[in-house]
Amino acid sequence: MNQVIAHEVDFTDYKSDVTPVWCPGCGDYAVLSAITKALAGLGLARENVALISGIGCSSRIAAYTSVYGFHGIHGRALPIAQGLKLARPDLTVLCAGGDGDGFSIGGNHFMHACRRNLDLTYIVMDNNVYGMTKGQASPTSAADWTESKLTPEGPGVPPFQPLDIALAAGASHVARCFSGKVQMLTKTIAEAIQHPGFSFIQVISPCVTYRPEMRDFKNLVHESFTEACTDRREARRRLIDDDGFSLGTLFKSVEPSYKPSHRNSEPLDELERQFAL
Ligand SMILES: Cc1ncc(C[n+]2csc(CCOP(=O)(O)OP(=O)(O)O)c2C)c(N)n1
Ligand code: SF4
Repeated sequence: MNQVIAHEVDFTDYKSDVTPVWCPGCGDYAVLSAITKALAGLGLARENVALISGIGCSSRIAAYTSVYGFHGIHGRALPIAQGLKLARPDLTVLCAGGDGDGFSIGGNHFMHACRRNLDLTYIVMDNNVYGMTKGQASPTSAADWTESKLTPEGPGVPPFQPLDIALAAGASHVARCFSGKVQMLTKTIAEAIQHPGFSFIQVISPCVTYRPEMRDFKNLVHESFTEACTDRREARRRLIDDDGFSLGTLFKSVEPSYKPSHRNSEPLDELERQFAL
């Protein structure tokens, strides 16, 4: 964790002066609000925090905060975030994006980031759709979701299970939140930042334009993971009865995160000499 600011800070200090272009009612507004509130609550100095994102409506979030940011490449937010954390372990590194970005094109990086277990926080705004490219099915769309013109009979394959995959792959802190419950989301993000390891938060964040029915998800979510388990097998057992709407922190590992040694780092000219053809 980086140095904290001694005086009280307002969460709006963590917002940039760029006005979001999200559709009115998009769940991502609440995620932005929760991230800035969590950073303010922890009193983290803005210059010691970086938010890395991929590409998609949700990935625009990096531009809307006043911490350091990098609006990266589709599906490649995690490699960039991990590279940054390795080079600058003193920084608090957050990574954010959508379900398409993180589970489709970036799915491979997701699994290996869980396994690598660097100390960073990954927030996926899951709206079960590719919002930015106008409503195609994503890995978390239901098999029988027929509203996309590209898959008029539905994707036909069962949805990706982010929490199961995160647990199986080795993530060290695993939670699910809903954008409509900002207080809970803020608390979860703050805890994830403080957790020393790879923290994954799936945030159900409605796309009101291409998935208008998601507005009703507020009636479906329920706070079921009331206490995080520290036993990975037990956490996986709890997912057997999960309906996809259980909220809370499911798992918190007590194992240490991976801290690579920098003893092999060489000056650049020495590296160039070694790799010269
Ligand atoms: C390499 C590459 N492939 C495809 C695209 C097109 N593309 C941009 S955003 C996106 C999907 C966005 O969906 P998601 O990550 O779920 O974010 P959302 O817009 O729903 O927040 C795609 C396929 C791209 N920009 N780059
Ligand atoms: S298209 Fe969907 S995800 Fe994108 S800004 Fe609009 S509501 Fe949000």
